[in-house]
Amino acid sequence: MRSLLTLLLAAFLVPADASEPGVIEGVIQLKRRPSDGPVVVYIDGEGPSFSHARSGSVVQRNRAFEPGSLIVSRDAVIDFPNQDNVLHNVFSLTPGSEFDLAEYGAGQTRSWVAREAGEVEVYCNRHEDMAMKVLVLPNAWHSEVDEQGHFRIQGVSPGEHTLVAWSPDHWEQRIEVVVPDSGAVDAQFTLKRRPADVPHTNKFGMPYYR
Ligand SMILES: [Cu+2]
Repeated sequence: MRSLLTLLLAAFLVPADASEPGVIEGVIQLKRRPSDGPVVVYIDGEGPSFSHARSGSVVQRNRAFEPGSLIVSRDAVIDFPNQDNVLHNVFSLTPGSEFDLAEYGAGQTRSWVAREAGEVEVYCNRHEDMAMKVLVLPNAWHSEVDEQGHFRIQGVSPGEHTLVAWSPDHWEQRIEVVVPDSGAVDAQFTLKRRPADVPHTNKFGMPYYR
């Protein structure tokens, strides 16, 4: 009788989430959180597709891109409406994600489809100081980081994965994690600032005319 009671108690003491598929959670430490854009943790490589594409829009206004960073899913459409009264020419030379929307004027919108995962640097061929970043997520396993720096990714398949912490203002950090059959994995990041306004060329790979 006593052993049966012990067995019953043991069954009740098993944590409720022990059978929950892989969870990766933790905290990101960073100096000066980006004012203009989210911080995200994602799993690089293969993973489940987004049920709905995460697309976005980047406005050109007052000779600047708004927002200054954007997170989208792979194969998403990103619109670039021009709300200025001058011509802009949105482009990128990021390897694998090169595009050139050519010049277009007030009230016009052109679009780009993000086919490759990773960070894409976006510039304007007419205005050297216009710059923004797009992070293209490879799969749906991701978590935006809350105000306290917490993140939580659920439903990750067991096995080895590369976990990436990304911020528009910090160097990305990658760590390898092993997700067990059940239970949570703890992951911690400390992100360092990266320089802003890194020099870049125009769409021809040449210096801008000043
Ligand atoms: Cu421009």
